[in-house]
Amino acid sequence: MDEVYTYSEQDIFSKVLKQWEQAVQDMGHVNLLVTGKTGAGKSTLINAVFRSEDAGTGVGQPVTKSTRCYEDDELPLRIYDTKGLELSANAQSETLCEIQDLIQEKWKKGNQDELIHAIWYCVNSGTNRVEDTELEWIKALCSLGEVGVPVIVIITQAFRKGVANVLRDTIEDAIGGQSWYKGCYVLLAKADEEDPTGHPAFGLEELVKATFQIIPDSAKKAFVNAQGISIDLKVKTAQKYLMGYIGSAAATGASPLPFSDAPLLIANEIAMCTHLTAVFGMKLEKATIIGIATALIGVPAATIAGKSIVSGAIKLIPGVGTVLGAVVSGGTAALITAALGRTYITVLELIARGELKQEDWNTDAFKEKIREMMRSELDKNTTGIG
Ligand SMILES: Nc1nc2c(ncn2[C@@H]2O[C@H](COP(=O)(O)OP(=O)(O)O)[C@@H](O)[C@H]2O)c(=O)[nH]1
Ligand SMILES: [Mg+2]
Repeated sequence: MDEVYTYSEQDIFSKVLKQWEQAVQDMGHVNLLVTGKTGAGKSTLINAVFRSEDAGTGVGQPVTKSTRCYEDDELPLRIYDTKGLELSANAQSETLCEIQDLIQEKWKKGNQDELIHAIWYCVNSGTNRVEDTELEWIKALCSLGEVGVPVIVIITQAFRKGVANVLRDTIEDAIGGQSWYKGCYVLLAKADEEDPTGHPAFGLEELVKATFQIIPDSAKKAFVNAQGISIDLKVKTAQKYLMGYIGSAAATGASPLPFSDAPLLIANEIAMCTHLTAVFGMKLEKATIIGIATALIGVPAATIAGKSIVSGAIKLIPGVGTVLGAVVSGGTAALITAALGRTYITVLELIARGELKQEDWNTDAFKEKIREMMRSELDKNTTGIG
């Protein structure tokens, strides 16, 4: 008889938690410098884009005379906020020098996690025009040479789109050719409180997707995690990481995996699920972990037998159900991993969209729905790679 590997609820929980901490640590930070005159709408924008209401607020750490850095315990994000652009020309150029020095100093350190990854320069469209001095300023930021940072110009508070579009054209004309200039986006971060239907928020998703494109790869996962605007971006990024896990499941099982080695496969899948959760930026509560795990595996919450995960899944694969007790081939391991990963991403997506609540985890209807999803993924009988 095969040996039975048994994970208790507590085992699973502490394993997941440890891997979760590791995944969060590996993720590092995304660091954005958000600049523009006071009142431009920087704070409003930051609050609208990121998952925490406190992102970019609070006291912050002074970094230079005009710059503060805001970190949030909940997010893999650092916001650098500048002051003084609305002041005299002298104060402005001083601030510009400070920003340049800051970028350079981070660059010299050579630590990817500490670099400024992008600049958002905010211009309030309510001002109707950009002054020449401000244009010069933006131009200077966009032409920093080798040690520069990609810059996105944002026309904020676009209650009147026509005016905002004219501003964007002005900026395009003046700055379009600069090497670090990565485009100009018009948006309204928050609906007009007095006329929310007449002036709904718009443009945030475009900004988030554009920012994702211009930041270095090392900061992308943290950015996807920290932002709360584009669920689509979370799903796509998670799908990309899933491919790596499918590949390694195939490799683990390639020298055909004796059935009793199922825990190896399970370790890979637990790592995968925590990694995917980290991409989404979801908080992992014990109830959530146990709820999802038991729903996916379809066994009582009290004990989760390592074998039952694999045997449960194998039985669902058409034509493979009969090889039970033999080996799990690389192909089968990859199929299971792919189906599990895709199902899990769908669950995360439902949670992120608010269509699934924590109260639902333990209902039979939910578990049946998850199993149905898993079955239909397995029916596709494809890993989606190679
Ligand atoms: N309705 C609405 N108000 C905004 C928006 N952006 C800024 N504001 C308002 O403009 C003022 C200044 O915004 P704030 O974010 O504090 O600007 P900051 O100085 O650049 O951080 C505040 O009263 C905001 O409520 C927006 O997108 N929608
Ligand atoms: Mg502010």
